[in-house]
Amino acid sequence: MPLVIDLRSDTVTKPTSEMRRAMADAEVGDDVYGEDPSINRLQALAAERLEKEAALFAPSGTMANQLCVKLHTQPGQEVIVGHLSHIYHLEMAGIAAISGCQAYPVVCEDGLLNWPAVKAAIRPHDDHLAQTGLICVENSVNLAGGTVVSLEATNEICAGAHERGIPVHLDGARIFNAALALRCDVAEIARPFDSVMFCLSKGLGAPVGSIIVGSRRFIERAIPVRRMLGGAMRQSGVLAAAGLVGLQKMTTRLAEDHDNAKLLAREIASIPGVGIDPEKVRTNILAFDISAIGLKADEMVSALKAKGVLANAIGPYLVRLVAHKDVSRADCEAAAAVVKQVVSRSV
Ligand code: TLP
Repeated sequence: MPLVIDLRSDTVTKPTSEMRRAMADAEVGDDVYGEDPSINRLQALAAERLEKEAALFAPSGTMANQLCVKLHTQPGQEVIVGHLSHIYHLEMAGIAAISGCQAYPVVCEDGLLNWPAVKAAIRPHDDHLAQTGLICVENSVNLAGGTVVSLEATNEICAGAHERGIPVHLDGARIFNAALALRCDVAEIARPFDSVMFCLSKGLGAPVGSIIVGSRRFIERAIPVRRMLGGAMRQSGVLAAAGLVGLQKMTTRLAEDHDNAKLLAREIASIPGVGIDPEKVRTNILAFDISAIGLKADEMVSALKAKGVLANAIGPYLVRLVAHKDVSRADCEAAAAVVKQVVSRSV
């Protein structure tokens, strides 16, 4: 089989052999009865790591995000989101369909929400206006190329929202990448948020699962809503076992992915006509613009695929690459060379 370098996403990572062994050996029980020891261990560890009262395992990041939106809001309210956020673009209008709310996308440079922009979007009390029920922040910001919101910005958004009685949810699918870029602990990022979702199945390499953390009361309320959404599982300890390895062993290696993303960004930035600022690449994701070279993103993706490099188009002229544990530095060097070849043949 020809060599394939899969840079479509960190979701493509396969469980490590340690994860597979842990899954085979996992102690399990019926989690609907709260009796799965592996799930209970994972939830306790996640709550401890993020310094929140309690945690809940969910089958996907999308379900975990949507569950939090539903718990924080009432139908007829508005939810402020970043204009490049996953919750707005890639969750099937779940805010409307599941929670009966409308999303208010706030346009922000590099996908980075900030308090002045959020404040301006909060509706004043008026009988004509849907009231702001929730603010959702994403960190890192996937579709912006893995950009990172500063602690000052997230703290300021949460403080301003809380002063007005509005809760704030964090889509921290890649919170460990954000913490590494910010050189802080994940708990510091999580501190002011009312709920945080993070994924085990991305850079941490677990096959399935996301975690919600929040107050004990919030998590107690989340359990029946998770069931309503179809996310109550039985012997899910086999999944938690892999998640535990992810949380305990895989967070410290993310720097390698960040270095590989930076390498890709530097190499790609050296190609005339390709738009990317390597200085802005701070995590494991990068996006480059090819509008100036007369090639569409899906054409570029097909041309790369023909040469064994898998990428994703995330806009008409925007291509995303994601570094992760299953691609090496040499893979990234080879992939950058393929991008160069494809561009040089099309100009
Ligand atoms: N992101 C996936 C795709 O859906 C695009 C990816 O390949 O990056 N929040 C953020 C910030 C995400 O990036 C994702 C997944 C989710 C939520 C949803 O997680 P899942 O896929 O587990 O539902």
